[in-house]
Parts: sequence; structure tokens; C-alpha cells
Amino acid sequence: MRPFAASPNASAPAEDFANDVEYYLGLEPRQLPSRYLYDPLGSVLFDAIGELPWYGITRAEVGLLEQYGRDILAHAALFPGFPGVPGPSRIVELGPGNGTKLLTLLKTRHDGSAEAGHYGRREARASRLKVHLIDVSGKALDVAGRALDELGDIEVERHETTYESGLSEVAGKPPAGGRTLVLFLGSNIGNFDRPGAEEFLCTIRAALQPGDTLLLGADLVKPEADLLLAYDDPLGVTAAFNLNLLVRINRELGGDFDLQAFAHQAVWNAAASRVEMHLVSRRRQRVRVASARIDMEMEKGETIWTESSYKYQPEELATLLGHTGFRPIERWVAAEARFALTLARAD
Ligand code: AVI
Repeated sequence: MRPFAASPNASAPAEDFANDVEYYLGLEPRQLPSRYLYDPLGSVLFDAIGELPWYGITRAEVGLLEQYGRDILAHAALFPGFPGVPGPSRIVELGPGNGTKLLTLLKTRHDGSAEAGHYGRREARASRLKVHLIDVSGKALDVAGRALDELGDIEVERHETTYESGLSEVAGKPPAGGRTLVLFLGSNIGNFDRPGAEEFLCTIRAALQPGDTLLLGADLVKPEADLLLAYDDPLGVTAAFNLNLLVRINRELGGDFDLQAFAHQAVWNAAASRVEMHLVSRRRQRVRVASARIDMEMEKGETIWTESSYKYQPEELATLLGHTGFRPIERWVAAEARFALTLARAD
């Protein structure tokens, strides 16, 4: 299994967790897959990271969705009235988080006048848009689903499963005559290594029909000082998010990690274009994790690599999409935060 190739919001039953911990801690250098950062406390800490002044991804993305949401929906041609779109359409979101991003996008449906835009309030209301939320966390699905209920005219279907099997569920029931827009936001693509990102975009493409669209949110390369502040914030929230993985292993797998004996570290690896999160051993120590059959010695300064967050150049995103069966049709960039939303059509 390739490190960091899996989706960041996936989790696994206890046995898979134990097997992964055994396998990845045994690698050189030691690693843990970033998807395990998202237990209930980790998810709350991640939401808090989104509020930090030094972490711009969430704010930049919501700002772009507010500003360009109507254009995005128009390009995605989700409503009857567009040539070739006679039926109801749908939006599929992979990892909806607390639902804010989709809610922001959908609220722009009624922005501006009917004459100024590509479709009017009447068309938007006439077709009841269906939304599919895919996440392994039932709790996340409930929170996001409740946020969307606020709109009143959206039908929400929850898929409590991995991205891959959720996509195959929705691929099996394409909308009659309508279009599909897939949202893969929050720079979740950045938590895949490059081959993993390509593979996963191919999986998304395989679930779509030609003419359907994908909205991809990705963080861009920016100055190292900004990246290090974003991933090692002065309030220590990201450190808590990282260290919580050891708390989770202690609780769920009978580990004896001493939290005081590990420090959070963020490193910008320019050659690989990624920020790496590590947990650094503060001293020589022995660690046991009963259910994962781990009994290991760690040297002072030795690290456990817990996450990679790849940063892109805008042209690289276009190339990646082009290689995976998509044609980029529009890109919106938050200039200050260096974050891009790219809309691409399935060929
Ligand atoms: C979810 N993912 C895109 C976040 C990121 O930026 O890689 C997770 C994160 N890790 C540290 N801070 C936030």
C-alpha cells in the first residue's frame, strides 16, 4: 500500500486500523496514514484549524464559492433550460465536512437577476436538486445534511462509506437527462501523493458521464514561512491535531505513547512540493501498542511521518486533470491565500 494514497477522511474498522499501524510504524522512516487523524476529536480540531488566521484554505475557498458560485453552477449546467439538460441534476460531494461549502455554493443559485445570469429563480426552483454526500463518518453526514436542510428545496442522500464505494453507488444511478457535478474541495487532493491523486481523479472520472463536471479545490505553492505558520500555528491547534493521533492509538489499540515525549513538527519539502507533518521523539524511548503488535525503540530525534499536504502550481492542476479524462474549463484563484478552484468537464 502506498503511504498517503488513501482519502483523508476514510477510517477503518479496528482491525484495519491495527494492521495499518503495525505496517506503517514498521516502515523506514516510520509513518502513520493521515486518514486516521479524523476521529471525532480530530475532526473538531480540524474544524478549528479552518478558523485559524494562519490557515487560509477554508476561508479562501468559501470566499471563492461565494463570489463565483453562480458561475460554477451555470457552467455545470445543472438546471433544466440548458440545452441538452431536460431532467433533474445532482451534486455529489466527497467529504462534505460541516456542509458550509456546499451551502455557500447553493445559496448563490438565487443571486442576481434572472436576466443577468444563465438561468432564473423559476428554473432553479422548478427542479428539485438532489445532493449526495459521501463520507465514512455518519456524524459528519448528519451535520452536513442538517446544514443543507436549511435550504428547504434540496433532496439529500447520505452515503456513509468510502469515497470509492460512494462514487460507485452514485455511478450506478445516473440522473435521467440531468447532469452531475462532483465537488472535491478543501485541498483534500493535497493529502494524496501525486500518483495517488491521479489514480483517484480517474476513479471520479469513471463515475461520471461525458459533459458532467468536477470542481476541484487545491492549495497552491506559496512562501515557506506562510506554509510553516499554517501547519505549525502559534496557538498549537495543529500540534494538538497531530498528537491526537497518538491519543487515538493509545485509546483504541492499547498503546502507551507518552504524549510529553513527542513534539509536533511541520517541514516544507520543496523538492517534493509538500508540507510534511511529523511527530518527533524528544528522547530515546520504548513504545508498545498491544493490538498492533508493536514493541519498538525510538531514538531521540526520530520521527513518525503523519501527513503530506502537497501544494500545486496552477498549470500542474490543469495537466493532472487533462491526464485523467477532464478538460479544465475555468479557474478561480484567491490571489492572497494562493488557493485555486478549478472546474473541469468530463470528456
Ligand atoms: C484536510 N487537509 C486538506 C488538511 C491539509 O491542509 O492538508 C489537513 C490539515 N493538516 C494540517 N492542517 C490541516
